[in-house]
Amino acid sequence: MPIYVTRSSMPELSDYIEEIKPMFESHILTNMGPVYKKFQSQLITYLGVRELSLFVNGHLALEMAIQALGLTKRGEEVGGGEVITTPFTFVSTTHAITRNNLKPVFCDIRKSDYCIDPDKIEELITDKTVAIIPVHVYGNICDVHKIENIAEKHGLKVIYDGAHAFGEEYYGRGVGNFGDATMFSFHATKVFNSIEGGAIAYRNKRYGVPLHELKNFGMHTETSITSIGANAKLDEFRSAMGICNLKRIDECIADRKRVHDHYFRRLEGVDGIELFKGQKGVKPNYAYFPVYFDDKKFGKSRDDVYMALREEDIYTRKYFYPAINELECYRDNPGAPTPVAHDVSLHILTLPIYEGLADEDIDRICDIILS
Ligand code: T4K
Repeated sequence: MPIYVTRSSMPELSDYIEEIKPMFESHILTNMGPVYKKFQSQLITYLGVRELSLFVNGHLALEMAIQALGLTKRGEEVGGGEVITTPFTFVSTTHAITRNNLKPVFCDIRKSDYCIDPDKIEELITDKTVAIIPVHVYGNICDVHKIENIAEKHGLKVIYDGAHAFGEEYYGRGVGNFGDATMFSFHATKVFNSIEGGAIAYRNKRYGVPLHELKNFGMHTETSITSIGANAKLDEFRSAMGICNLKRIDECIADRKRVHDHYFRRLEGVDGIELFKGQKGVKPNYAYFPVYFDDKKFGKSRDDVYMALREEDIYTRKYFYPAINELECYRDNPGAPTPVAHDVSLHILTLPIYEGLADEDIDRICDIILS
């Protein structure tokens, strides 16, 4: 059996059937029905956030949050708004900015956590800057306090891409409480899934109505359409999947910790292998297992390891190579050089990590790497 970088966690089939049974009576399948509302309320409790709006995926959630927070409009007012963001992410983050007619301005990352380097943000701020969109990449939490101070000082909005950070806490506070808003992804490949799905946690109640309307074609009432929205509603079947998976989430994260700890036992201290050792005050979710291969010390490159594992039917991923500002569609964007992001994108490999990955398989992966 091939081993992939991840494998979706699944509930018991009988549990899912129980959860979807009422829909065969009610015939209510979508448009923010009762299952959506139940899922939303359970998530608010689990994530420890004040307000939450559900979407059909994380990407559209982020795209619509940018619009709902007024950044698109503000961008038009300043004649082409700019958003400071990281080049070390999945391309969705950058597309969400660009598709709102805003210009991503790439800021380098820190080697210590692979997140945006807060000490390099201020030099990129211009009179066109409207927001900062950092990413809690791999579930590593950005320096939220420094970012908040910069945003306050310059009157900027902050939206976190927390696609990887589901259920995490920072000094006991749900990670969705930082910045103006945080996006979570519930895609099949994530720690927590509703097949496809996503959410925006936000602090100011006034964003609730625009978020709700934008995902439903901008409909204010049956006859009044007040904004240019689209269709990004989470349906009842996916909400039911989310409800079932939420019951098992703590168990699922605990099993990921087993995998994470096993890798650490086998790979820590090996010359040329750098592991991410966690962050003070963070309750992690073990979303990814990134390994930085220093080819000079290790003797083999990240790409050599990737190929060696592939030959054994083990499919790791080079998340996130190339850095976004090196992609064809973003190469011409402004921003300072980002040497750290460039270096990290060339050296990192994310190893398989998921609920149920057998100890023998972890050993096999480590044996191949070490040999
Ligand atoms: N921001 C960030 C920082 C993100 O990482 C993402 C998504 C987003 C925003 C946008 O959120 P969403 O709109 O997706 O909610 C995957 C995912 O499609 C994407 O959600 C994710 N990030 C990105 C990092 O990875 P691929 O192209 O690498 O996935 P794929 O199909 O190669 O799957 C990887 C492995 O997962 C497979 O080899 C097997 C396993 N798998 C896959 C699927 C589809 C399963 O076990 N079950 C499945 O259903 O993009």
